[in-house]
Amino acid sequence: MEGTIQRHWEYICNHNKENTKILGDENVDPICEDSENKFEFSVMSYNILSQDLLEDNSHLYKHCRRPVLHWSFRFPNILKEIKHFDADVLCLQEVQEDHYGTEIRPSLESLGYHCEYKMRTGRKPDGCAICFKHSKFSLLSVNPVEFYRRDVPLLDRDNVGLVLLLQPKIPSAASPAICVANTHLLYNPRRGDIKLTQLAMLLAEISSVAHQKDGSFCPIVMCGDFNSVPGSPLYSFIKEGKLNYEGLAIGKVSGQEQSSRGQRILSIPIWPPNLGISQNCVYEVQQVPKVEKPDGDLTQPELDKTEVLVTAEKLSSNLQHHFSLSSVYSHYLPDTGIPEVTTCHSRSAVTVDYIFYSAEKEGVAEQPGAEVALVGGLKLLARLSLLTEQDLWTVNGLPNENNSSDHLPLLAKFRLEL
Ligand code: KL2
Repeated sequence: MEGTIQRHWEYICNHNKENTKILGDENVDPICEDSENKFEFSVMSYNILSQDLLEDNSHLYKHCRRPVLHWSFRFPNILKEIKHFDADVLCLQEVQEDHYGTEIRPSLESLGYHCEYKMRTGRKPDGCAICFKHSKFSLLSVNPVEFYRRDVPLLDRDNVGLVLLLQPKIPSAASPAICVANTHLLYNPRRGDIKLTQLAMLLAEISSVAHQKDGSFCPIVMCGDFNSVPGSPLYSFIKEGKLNYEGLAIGKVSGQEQSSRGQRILSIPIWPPNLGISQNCVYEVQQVPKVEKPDGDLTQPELDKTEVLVTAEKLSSNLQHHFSLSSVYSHYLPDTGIPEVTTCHSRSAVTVDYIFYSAEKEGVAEQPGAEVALVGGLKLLARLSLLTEQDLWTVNGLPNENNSSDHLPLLAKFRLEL
């Protein structure tokens, strides 16, 4: 029998974004003031390891005792974990379609979740699911994203994303919607060009979905397995909102591998114009010629994507996006600087899974004495602590007797200030 790993809730008070304090694993948040109009919700991101991928990559799981690798052993553990943490939103990756239909979806529905699923393209048998509690949200829209494009030779991989717009159920107050995105980007460590383009496509869809009438964005939670490590160019792009990729080798984008043998440099631009996504990661609206309707009315055809008009862009090696995203986790233990890991098997132990969110920003008042404006966003209240590689090898790595994926679930609690 293997021991169990201990993870605890870290309660956070980030009055000052640069000075996030961990308050310890108490049950209440002692410093943050309680506010009257609030909506709190929890989010889990979990790559549950599809059985087909486990069997196709069995060399990664040689350290495991055979019985712990069977789906019939793994699924009850995974379900127990999901039930135990009881998150309001689940973003699951590597959800195998047959298991989804027969076991995963029915089980989650019986726990009070509404489930949406996007399978990978090209007859790949797994995909991403977003499930949310009926009691907390109603569904405003479902927006699947396919990263395969037959008209773009670069985009020949079958990864997908899924973006939901959810309406918080609050009895009294009006609330903005919340945009929840989930993805599993391409694994191939050498193909950072594809990974960055897949990310740009997901960001463009999020822009379109989260876009509000006044031009701002509703709060965003972006989860997934990005197959990129903290501090890598892809990760930095998400957090900083900009990336100059001039001279960057395609194998360096995700930081998964150190070597850069015979690697191409990213082309400028990375993806061709016919993808229809700008360097700012929004859908480009083609100037469509006006069409005359039978009644003689000259009108533009309806556009269902975000109507952001992008003027001719210079060819530059700069990518941008318009969100201000923070990571729930900080990826290193505060005292020792030892890296946290979200996945661990015989070939690697790294962080590749994330929960990003649009943090509440305190707008700095222009004039002295003016009110500090709260710009819509989420406040991180708590996260479930992660572990180091060493912690995981004390329980035989992943998957093991109790932890039935080669990833750990990530969990965060948020507050939406109303
Ligand atoms: O790293 V992952 O595991 O996010 O946990 O994402 C991919 C890999 C997943 C979907 O493609 O399958 C795993 N070596 C190691 N892992 C692989 C490989 C490989 N050659 N191919 C796929 N995966």
